[in-house]
Amino acid sequence: MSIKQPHPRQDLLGTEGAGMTYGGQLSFLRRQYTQDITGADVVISGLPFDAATTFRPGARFGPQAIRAASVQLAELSANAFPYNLDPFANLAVADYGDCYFDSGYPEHVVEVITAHARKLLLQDVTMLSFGGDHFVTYPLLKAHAEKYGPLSLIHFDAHVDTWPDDGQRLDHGSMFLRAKNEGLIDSARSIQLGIRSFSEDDCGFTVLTAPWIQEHGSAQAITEIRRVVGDHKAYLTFDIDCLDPAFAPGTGTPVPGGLTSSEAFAIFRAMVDFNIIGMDIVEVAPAYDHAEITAIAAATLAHDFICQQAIRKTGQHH
Ligand SMILES: [Mn+2]
Repeated sequence: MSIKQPHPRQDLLGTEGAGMTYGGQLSFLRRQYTQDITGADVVISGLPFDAATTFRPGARFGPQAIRAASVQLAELSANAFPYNLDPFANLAVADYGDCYFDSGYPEHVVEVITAHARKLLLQDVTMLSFGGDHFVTYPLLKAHAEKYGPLSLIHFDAHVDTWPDDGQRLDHGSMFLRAKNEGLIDSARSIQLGIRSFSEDDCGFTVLTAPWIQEHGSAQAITEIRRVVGDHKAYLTFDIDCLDPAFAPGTGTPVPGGLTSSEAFAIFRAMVDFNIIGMDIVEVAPAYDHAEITAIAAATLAHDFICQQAIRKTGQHH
């Protein structure tokens, strides 16, 4: 009888040693927890900040919940669906842990997260980040735009998040107007998907509402994303409340009438040949979740992103 001794993981490559799905170390997909990211292609980190929430707080527990939900996906990675590959055969992935900030100084959060992201990006890794409320995407965009220049934003959400902003607010509903005003994103090459809210001004974004996607289908949505974003460098931000509350109840500001997980995956999985330079998944709030529905959806999206990065690395998409 051979006994699998999974821990601790010693290598950034490989799928061996996933361990029990119901116990053990809860790093994302059982990747090595390490802050030594030499040689890593993708670095996961959590941003457990939710003080910019307007309704129900709790997304600070999102990174933990996504990691815990990912564990049962870890052993499926050796033959990942629907890509039919082992992403860890050639993609080195580390879990850096969470960005630390002092909860007593919420006003420092932009500075702290930007510095965290800068430090990782300096090592030429791709960041896969877990919020936290959606405000964390603003400092992430700051650091990414410093490195890559103005980015296309591919934004999955129920909310436009371009409501009036004075440049100072800690508000998870206005930071994309700020990002646009500061030149971090090029709204003419950016697209919002699954939206169920209005703003006075679309700020130059192409907006595909959830009803539009439900009427026209995922294939036409992809055609639109391709038309707007093209091969421009793009940052992908996925607010889990883009999904209907039936598919993602565990979130702070749920809005009925959203995408099914099937619709969202059909769109997301068609973007393998896009030039995506970073991704975050935000607004998972496990206190409102049931049966980990929301956390599993988020973990699956993140797992998909890793598979896509493995394909991009092999296919030299850049
Ligand atoms: Mn939202």
